[in-house]
Amino acid sequence: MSMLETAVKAAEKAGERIRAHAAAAKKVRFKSSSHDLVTEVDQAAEEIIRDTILKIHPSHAILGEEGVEAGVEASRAALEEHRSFEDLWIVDPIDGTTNFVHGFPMFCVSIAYARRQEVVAGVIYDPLRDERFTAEKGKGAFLNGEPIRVSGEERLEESLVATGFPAGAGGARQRNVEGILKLSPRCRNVRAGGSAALHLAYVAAGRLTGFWELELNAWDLAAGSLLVREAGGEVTDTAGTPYDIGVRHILATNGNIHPAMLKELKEARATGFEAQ
Ligand code: 2AM
Ligand code: CA
Ligand code: CA
Ligand code: CA
Repeated sequence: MSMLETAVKAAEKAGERIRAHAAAAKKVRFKSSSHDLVTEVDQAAEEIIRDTILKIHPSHAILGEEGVEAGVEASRAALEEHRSFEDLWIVDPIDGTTNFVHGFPMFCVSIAYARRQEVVAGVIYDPLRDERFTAEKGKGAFLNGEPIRVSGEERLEESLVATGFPAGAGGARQRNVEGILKLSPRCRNVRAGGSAALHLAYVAAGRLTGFWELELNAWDLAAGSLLVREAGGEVTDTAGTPYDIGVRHILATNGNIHPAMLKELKEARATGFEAQ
């Protein structure tokens, strides 16, 4: 079984559990704040994913969101601790937990496999729509088995871009408003659906032209970054440095609008956008 097949198997199993609980009332706990939620379904889904992967690859390491304490420092430390593993799985059992809790139908499972810190296989699975976005390094990106490509827009004026407002205590939510103030007059429009991973999958599938967001973690970005690249797009941090599993401020686009987005974000930075 390939790494991608393992990832898909784990994502679909977790997705089944998530779908089964989607309509029910959820028991919610606060992590770092009332903006930062977790449910029993997040934890159960992560356990399903861990069990599935470790049954097939008992010696591999897993970096999963719900196995890490809340907060930026703990997330950074956990990533550094895991960098030395040759075979590392980076797992977000539910990306879009706030949406899941409120019944807003935009959340997914994200699973990436990294070999020596390089993401080489990834799946993003949307259990409500039964959409399975997959990619392997050098082999392209797919939606339910059909090849996908980023969109062809050339200019910001014709681009639909997305962003998000992380819950982190560092004020990233407020800081990103500067980015929106800068970009929204230049783009066709801006969306904020609340699932970074699904937004990346949508860039890969050509449903969005680009996506940026601050203060994200490895598990939000690993699978989606590979999807976008394999679909012909570009992924860097918001200052233009190429993607690495430690990137927290992300910019992913169809490639065409990447320079223009970087220019706008650079100007936003002058106003305090993107500290940390
Ligand atoms: P989650 O649902 O897995 O927590 C929405 O803007 C994005 O931010 C989602 O991908 C969400 O992932 C993520 N997110 C939520 N809380 C966060 C936090 N405290 N710090 C960083 N990212 C967070
Ligand atoms: Ca979370
Ligand atoms: Ca997430
Ligand atoms: Ca999550």
